[in-house]
Parts: sequence; C-alpha cells; structure tokens
Amino acid sequence: MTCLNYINGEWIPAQSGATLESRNPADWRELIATFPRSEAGDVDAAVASARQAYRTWRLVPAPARGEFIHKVGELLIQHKETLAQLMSREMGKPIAEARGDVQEGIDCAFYYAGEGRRLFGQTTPSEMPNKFAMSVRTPLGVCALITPWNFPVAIPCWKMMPALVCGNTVILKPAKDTSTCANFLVWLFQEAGLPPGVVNLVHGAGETVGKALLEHPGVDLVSFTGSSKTGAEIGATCGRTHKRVCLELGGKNAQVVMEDADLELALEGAIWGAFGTSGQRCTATSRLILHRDIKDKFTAMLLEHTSKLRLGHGNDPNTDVGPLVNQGQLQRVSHYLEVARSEGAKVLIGGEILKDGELHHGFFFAPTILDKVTPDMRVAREEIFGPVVALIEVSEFEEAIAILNDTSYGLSSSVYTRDVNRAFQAMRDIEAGITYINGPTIGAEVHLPFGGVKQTGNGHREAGSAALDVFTEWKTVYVDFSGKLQRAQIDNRE
Ligand code: UN1
Repeated sequence: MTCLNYINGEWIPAQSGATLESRNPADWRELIATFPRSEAGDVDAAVASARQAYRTWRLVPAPARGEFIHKVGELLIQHKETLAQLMSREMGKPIAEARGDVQEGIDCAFYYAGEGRRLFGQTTPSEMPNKFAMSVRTPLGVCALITPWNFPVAIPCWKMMPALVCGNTVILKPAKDTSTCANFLVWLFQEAGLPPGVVNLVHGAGETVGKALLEHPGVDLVSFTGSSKTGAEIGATCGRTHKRVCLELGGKNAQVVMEDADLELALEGAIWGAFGTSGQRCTATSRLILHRDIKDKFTAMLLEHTSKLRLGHGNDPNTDVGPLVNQGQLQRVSHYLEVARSEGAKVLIGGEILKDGELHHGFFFAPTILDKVTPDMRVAREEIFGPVVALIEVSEFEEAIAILNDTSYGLSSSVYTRDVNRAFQAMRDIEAGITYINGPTIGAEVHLPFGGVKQTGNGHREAGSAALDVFTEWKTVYVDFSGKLQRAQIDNRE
C-alpha cells in the first residue's frame, strides 16, 4: 500500500519523492505501507492550501460545517471494522481496543457536529444606556495538528473535528508509526465532501515536518499530543513564533486502593489501567498505591491475573496485550527495567522481552509488576509508556494522596474506596486533570474536558466544549444605538 500527502484536495508524493515505511509491530517483516518523507517545501504547499481554503471555509455557516463532520461520523461507522483491523496491524493494539479507538472518533464526530448548532457566545449588559454588548467565537485560521501513534484515529478526531467546526482549516501531521491509519481517516474527510484545502495531510518526521509547521508564519495554532520533553520544545518555539499552542503531554498516573475498597473491582481496574494498550496511554496506570492492610492480598490477586494475560497479535481476538509500537519503545521499556533493578525495585512478574513462538518477530514486553518501589525512584517518577506498574505501600489515606500528587505530571488519577468522605476529599485534593472514583485511570469520554496540570500540559483542555476555547478566539462586539458618543467610565458616572 502507498500512502500520500493530501494537499489542496490532491493525493501527492513528497516533492523529493522520498519515502518512509510503516511496519507491523507484532511481526516487523510485514510492510504495511510506504508514505512520503516530506520536508519544508511540502509544508509550504500545505500551508498555502489551508490559508486559501480558510478564506471561504470560515464563512460556511457553523451548522453546515457540523454536517460535514456528521458525515465523517457516518463514514467512520461504515468503515469501522476495516479501520480497526488496519490499526491493529499497524500499531499492534488488540482488535477490541482498536474498535474502541474508532468508536471514540465516531463519538467525537456526533458531539462536534452538534456543536455546529451551538458555538454559544455571550451577551453582557453594557454600562451605558442604548448600547448592546456581546462576545462571539471566531476561528483562528490554520491549525497544525501533530498527533501520536497510540490513538491513531481518536486523537486526530479530537483535534480535527472541533478545529473544523469552529471554522479553521487544518494540516494533520500524524505519527510515523501510524501513517496508514491517518491516510484512511483523511480519505474519509475527503469522502464527506469537504472542500479542497480544508483538511491537509503531511506525512514525515517530526524533526522536519513538525519543525517546519512550528516555524511557518502561515500557521496560527499548534496542537500537540506527545511527550513532555517534545512538548516543552514545541511550547518554546511557539512562544518565539507567536502561535497559540495546546499541549497534551505525559502522565505518571496512580491508582490508590484503600483497605475498604472492593478488591475485585480494584483488581480489574488496575489490570486494565496498567496493561490496556500495553501501557501506551498517557492515562495509563503506572503506580499502584496500596494500603498496607490489603497490599499482600491485592498483590497476590494481581500476580495471578497478570500471569494469565495472553500476549499476541492485535488481530487475534484472544489477545489481551499486544506488542509495543516499535523497537525504540521496546528499548526504552527494557532500559527502565534495568534502572528499576539497579535502584532496588523487585520484579514480581515480567520484566523481559518476549520472543517465544509467534512473538518472535514482534516488539513484545511482558506485563511487569515492580515491588519495593519508593516514591523517589526513577520508575516511580518518570513516564515509562509500557506495561510496567510500580507498587507503593502506604499506611493512611492522606499519605496515599500526598504520594499520588508527588510527581511533576498531573493527568489522570484513581481512588478505590467505599468511603464517601474519602471520595470527596480525593476529588478536592488530587492534583490532576482527571480523577476517577472506583474506576481505572484510563477511559476518558469525548464530551468531557481532557487534559492535565503541571508538566502534563499548558493549561488547555481538549474534548468536550473546552476544546472550543482552544480553537476559537473571543471577539467582543459593542453596538451603540444611542446615536451619540458615550464615553465609557466617564459619561456613565456623571
Ligand atoms: C492518550 O493516551 O493520549 O482516556 C489518550 C483514555 C483514552 C484517551 C487516551 N480515551 O485512556
């Protein structure tokens, strides 16, 4: 299969003709597709196309823009299985999760299609008689959307759909590992009948395509989901080039299990939160903070359950845990295991690359539980982005919340308790953008704000109506129908 850039309504190769490859992480011998290795010249063409299209797209009534998004939602339903199967092969996540990823895109489509009929502004009384005041939302212009490989459909949809319904045009720069999924998704936008130039796709490396987008004077906003390190660099560049920037970055999410918790429920949550998507979610559970009274029992339950997880190809319906996305991720996770051992953590299960049988040609890492982890260890502080969870013992609730908060990240969090007072205390005191009570750290829904505090972001939220604040400017409009000059702060005080 050959993927191409999509610029001004045309599918074209990189100007240089250079290509890159996308391979199956469960069996790297399988080539999924080649895709363009674009450079600054390709970005120039995409920006010119998006700027031109913006002149008319911003004038299309928002409800009509919403109808295009609705159509994309219908097409996603129609192609859900094909897209999910492709995602499973290209990125490795189990097929049920891949279907969920596409479903998240569908949910997003119908939510933001409806937003086309709202996009509420505000009216506010003026200080002066015969004067009307209101604030309305206006689009920004051209949005560069730089997306990761862990949610190849959902995250591009989170960004593209609100951007478009607000009247912006977009340039999608997807992760190299999931180029084929991005190609498929953009094709659906084309099929929905969006005018040429409203959606553009530029494949390639972050160091070239991403950088060119950040530097380009024709780009008004950059929205990025990825690591905190890259996010800091993007934020700094966008500060220099005066672009609005929305950053959704790393996490070091914890699940607390108190002595009064429903342990079976907490177990299911912990397994799903830590090992779902092989731990490759920014919302993944990477610390389990356990009350000492239940720690031994809960650890035994965890070990029993983890030992039964089936690793395999994502397309196999019996697979619980798929491969990591590429060799680099496999090395990164292996490195963290070395660090953990050298710091004195104890590997209770897993801790190794798996090569047996059908796993031989893939990037598989065994689901791993680390014990004897103290809050100062690197494995308790740094984002691993793999199937590794650290157990930390506590004696009381306040200590659990303090350790949960003792991180430079602040995305997701979870507390299992039957005590309603503790639940509300957790809701108030946890420093994170998302808190689940009696649910795992993963599984955010698209119609609620998504994002985090501290190094997890830069204060913006995606998803829900909060995303409208990312993709619009407020314009304040005063209409004076008194027929005379009314001087604010002067005439109305006399
Ligand atoms: C991410 O990992 O970047 O809440 C997003 C969840 C998903 C989204 C994760 N709905 O786990």
